[in-house]
Amino acid sequence: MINSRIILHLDLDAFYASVEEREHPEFKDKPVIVGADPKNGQGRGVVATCNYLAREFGVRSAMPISKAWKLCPQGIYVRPNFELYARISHDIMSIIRKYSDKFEQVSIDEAFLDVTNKIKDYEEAEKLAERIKKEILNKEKVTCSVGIGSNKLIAKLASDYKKPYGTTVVKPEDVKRFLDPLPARKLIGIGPKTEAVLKEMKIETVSQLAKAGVKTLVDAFGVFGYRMHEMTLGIDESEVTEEYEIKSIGRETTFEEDIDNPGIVFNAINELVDEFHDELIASDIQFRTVSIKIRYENFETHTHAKTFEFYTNDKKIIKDTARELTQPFLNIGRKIRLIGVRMSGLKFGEKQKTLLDIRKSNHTLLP
Ligand code: DCP
Ligand code: MG
Repeated sequence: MINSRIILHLDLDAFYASVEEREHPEFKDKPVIVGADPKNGQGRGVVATCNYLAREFGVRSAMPISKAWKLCPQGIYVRPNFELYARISHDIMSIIRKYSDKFEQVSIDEAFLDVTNKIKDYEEAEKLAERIKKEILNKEKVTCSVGIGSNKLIAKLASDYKKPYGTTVVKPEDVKRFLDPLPARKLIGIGPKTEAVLKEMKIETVSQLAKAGVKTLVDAFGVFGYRMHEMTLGIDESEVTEEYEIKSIGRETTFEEDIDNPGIVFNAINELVDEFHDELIASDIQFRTVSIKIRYENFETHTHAKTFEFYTNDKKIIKDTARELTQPFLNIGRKIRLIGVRMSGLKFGEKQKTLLDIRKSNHTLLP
């Protein structure tokens, strides 16, 4: 029966920052912020993540680095070392994979484990979680939090409940009590835009969302309204699936100062493509879609994509297409802050299988 499963969700705590702390014992007990160069408050990129001490100052992922600097000038600011994070992620995933029947890595620092056939009840699941947490801490010197529930939705919400180094068990009979007080935005797929609409409907918690009823939600959000209603009941039948595939590969860069010279934008595109093209070739990946992202000085952001009828890995095609897609956004009297290029519609060759493990991040890579 599908609802008698036991699923663990594991998420590493402040992952990039934890790795930096482990590599630099002198960072101990200091706020650590991983991201763009803050340049004494003039830096223009964003925070990738920060440790829990830095979070006490209000610093958060995706915040402009200049804002982080204002909140926490005494912090230690570190540029990201993606190769290192990918390697450690790979080592940790190899440790935890063996504890499950079915294993699904979801991003560089989180994974689901279906342990239904490995253990007999929630007490044993909790012991297993403690054992996994200790093994990761001993071997890799970073901490993680674990959520345990009867499906992926509950397990994921539970792992987020007591961070860092927490374990949260939500048995089927406790699901309603667990979900009701949570902010609605914690539910999967509810981002800032949906959150704002819900707020206007006077809905902030899962329990208020549940009370709104399926009809109101479907009227407001279409099919997703139906899914929201299911989530308020803790329903999620999705399986833990072995295969994890990266959906896209790309890079973006924030300019040192806002740019209105198309030549500089095109040069940046060329550089970004040069940076990740080797990766496509080495990993034997082809693509069908090229997209660009462009952000104006006022943070207004556009994306634009082109899909081919064929797969390719040709560098010139990427560059030419990115240029063509960017053209309409230039020379319109507005300055540009950020440019990004991304490939999607990917097809993986044979060689790629062996490399997949080390490149499992869905996150945007900082320049
Ligand atoms: N990341 C990023 N940009 C973001 C969010 C995350 O580059 N906007 C990177 C840095 C994080 C890693 O992905 O370390 C994992 O993301 P999480 O959302 O799990 O955040 P953390 O692991 O840093 O913190 P937490 O303890 O809340 O899980
Ligand atoms: Mg994490």
